[in-house]
Amino acid sequence: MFNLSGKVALVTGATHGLGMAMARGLGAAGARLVINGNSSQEKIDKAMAAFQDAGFDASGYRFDVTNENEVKAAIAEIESDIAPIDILVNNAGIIRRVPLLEMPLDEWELVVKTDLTSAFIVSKAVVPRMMQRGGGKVINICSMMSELGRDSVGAYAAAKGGLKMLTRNMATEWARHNIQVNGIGPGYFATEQTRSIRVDGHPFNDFIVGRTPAGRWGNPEDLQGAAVFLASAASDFVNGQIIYVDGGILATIGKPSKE
Ligand code: GCO
Repeated sequence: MFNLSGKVALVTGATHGLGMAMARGLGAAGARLVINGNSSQEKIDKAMAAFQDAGFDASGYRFDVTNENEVKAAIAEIESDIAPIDILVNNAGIIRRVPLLEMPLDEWELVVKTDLTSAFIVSKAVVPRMMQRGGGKVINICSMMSELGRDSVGAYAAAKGGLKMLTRNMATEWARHNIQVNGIGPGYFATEQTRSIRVDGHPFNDFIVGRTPAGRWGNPEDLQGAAVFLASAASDFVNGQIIYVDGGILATIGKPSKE
């Protein structure tokens, strides 16, 4: 039931980081990969080489997930070039660490449209086609910031909290069409996005390691199991759920720093 052979998976923001790791997991389960990126063709080509070196059947498409016209054209191209999309992973996202009162409106709007609105835009282009074919899977990559706030990530947390509720509403409207919509909420992971706050000795690094029951940062590969589960027949009766892959951080208020 975890076999994805014969399925086509589109993962947005998959040229690096958590998106790339989840795509690798889906590929290892048999899915044919369609990788999206928007930074540069060079970055997409580099990612494609890595996927192909790993033996995955992967294709790369550069489009801006916040631009509805680009998304519509890209989805039509993908489904014409490759095949219908069975699994959509809305992973593309950015973060800006700025206290709310210092955050310019345009920066707020960039974070919200990239981390939240993009899932609406890409799903609107993909899901009607899934409905015509009798079903599909949508996985929205939320965050533990869908549940908790923290200084300086207000726009990100608002977007990721909204993505949690969008996931539940998508599930509500589309489950009757055999489309299961769920989310994955990563805790703190060792990626480029967190490099600056993860260096040994950085107060935040020590805080997170102490605050996480597993006592470590997540490795991107730690997300692959949840991604395969939500992309596969194993989750055919799972709707509107967010699976937190967080080392237990959301399960606890933590412990005193000095025991
Ligand atoms: C931060 C981190 C977090 C993580 C992740 C947690 O600045 O607090 O970047 O936002 O990236 O989203 O789930």
